[in-house]
Amino acid sequence: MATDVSSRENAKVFLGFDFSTQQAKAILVTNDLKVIQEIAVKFDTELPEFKTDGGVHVHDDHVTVTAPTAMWVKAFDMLLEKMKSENVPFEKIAAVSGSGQQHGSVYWKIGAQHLLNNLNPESSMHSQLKDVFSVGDSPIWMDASTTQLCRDLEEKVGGKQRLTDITGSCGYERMTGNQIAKIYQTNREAYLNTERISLVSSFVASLCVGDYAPIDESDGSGMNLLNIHTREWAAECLTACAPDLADKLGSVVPSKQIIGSVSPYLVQRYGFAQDCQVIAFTGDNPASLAGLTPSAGDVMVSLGTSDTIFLWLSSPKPSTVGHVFVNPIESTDFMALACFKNGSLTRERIRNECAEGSWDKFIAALENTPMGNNGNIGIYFYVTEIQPLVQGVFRFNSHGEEVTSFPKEVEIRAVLEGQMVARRYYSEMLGFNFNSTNTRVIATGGASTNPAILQVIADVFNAPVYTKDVANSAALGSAFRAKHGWLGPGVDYSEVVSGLKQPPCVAVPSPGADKVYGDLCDRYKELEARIQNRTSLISTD
Ligand code: ADP
Ligand code: XUL
Repeated sequence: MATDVSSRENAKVFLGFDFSTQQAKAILVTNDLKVIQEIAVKFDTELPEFKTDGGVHVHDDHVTVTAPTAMWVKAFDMLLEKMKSENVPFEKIAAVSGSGQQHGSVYWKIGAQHLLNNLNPESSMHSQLKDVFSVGDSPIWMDASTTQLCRDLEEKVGGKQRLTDITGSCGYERMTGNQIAKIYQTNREAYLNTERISLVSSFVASLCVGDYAPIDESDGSGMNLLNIHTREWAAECLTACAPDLADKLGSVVPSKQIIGSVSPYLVQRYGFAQDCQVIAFTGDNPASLAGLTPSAGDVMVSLGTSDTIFLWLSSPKPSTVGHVFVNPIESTDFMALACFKNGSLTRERIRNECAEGSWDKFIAALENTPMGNNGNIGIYFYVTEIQPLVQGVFRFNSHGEEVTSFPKEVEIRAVLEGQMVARRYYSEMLGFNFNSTNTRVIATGGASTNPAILQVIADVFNAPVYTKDVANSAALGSAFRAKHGWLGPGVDYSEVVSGLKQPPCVAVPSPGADKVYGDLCDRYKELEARIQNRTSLISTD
């Protein structure tokens, strides 16, 4: 009998969706979290009728960026049809969760809920829901058209730092509150005709439950509207953006909450089990954090085209650089995110100029130069950096004097040390403590295959570095979260993912690194402030 129960349990599978900018994905995992199926729908090529480029429409003013909401509904239909034709065992799915590109918003017309509640399984969702949106083009994270509204919001709540202290971020153009304010101001009729506003994540969750799904606390933190400490809507931010917003947003729930069962539509049309649970959907970055299976206190460094750091924090210090979100795994904790534009492309440029375009020669140069680069520091912002908002290349010798060039090997170490010291500096600014003995760095992305780069990271962060493949981390994280939520309260995420292969440790700090980079960090701070304080920036590049 016991074997029967356990084999029935083992037969269960978990489904994770991810609706990102360019495509929608679904990943199915077994009870022990092995991937059994991956299905994707690419917006530009598989839904050409919506005429998107990279999944979006950039408007004539170049700053307004939207995506057709109906395209996402059709992509959801297509994903399910593809899953059906690939014989996905819908009846074995115990729970579903998902993620969406952060900040994007969906506007449901008055009366839409009734349609959503009463979908007819004989026809597609798209054919039934195509007219239920009061705003047909959803503003998304790439939109940069709301600068003045951001400044207005900051002013109305008592300044940039105050908005940051409440919501975890200062006013950002893409944050949903500012996008909603724009719709209220420029398209009043549509706003008044809206009964519910969803994020992309809670919108797809709504398609799963056949009803309005609540926004989760983690993705809700990307709106400039949620108080990340009380985890409730911040009334003063809501009022500052638009009237009656609390009603239109509905409730906010912990990210691992079960929000209902799949809709009768999904049961009848695809054969989902009636008791298949839906766990709150979240943002793609929070879901990626879950996909990297971190523990409390980890720092994740993604070294792709740009560099992004994700921090698991217990006591954040919300700063006007970066963002603090409620943690998607442990709702009493937080995650911080900061993105740096000068990442791999900057490293590549120095590789081309100083190492004949060879990563091997780049590695050799790093191995031939000492930690701390004999006091030479370089700051390379070929494109305007996000923090600090500065463009230019700046080199300083051990006396703090600005110089116009470095020998090639020094330049190679300088670019990497300058970048990683900056990553550490901003992590600390957001509340991360590198002195904790259990800090782990999880490195991902293209440059994480380079052992010499990983060694510099271990030394600068004074922590062991582990590497992890991130392909599909948001959809995978969603499938893992589905299982976590399904197991109910009291089960630690680490228990859920404990059976997965642990990432390998690829670098440990060298003796003495702590002191060298502690000092370098202090000097970096001073030099960066010096650069920022200049009235006119003179690039030495
Ligand atoms: P994205 O997901 O942003 O497209 P990837 O994570 O695929 O980016 O990373 C691409 C970057 O990885 C390239 O720009 C390249 O500079 C960098 N990269 C690839 N191999 C190496 C290497 N051996 N050493 C350092 N950087 C590398
Ligand atoms: C994060 C952000 C993007 C989107 C799209 O703040 O704007 O990463 O989530 O993926």
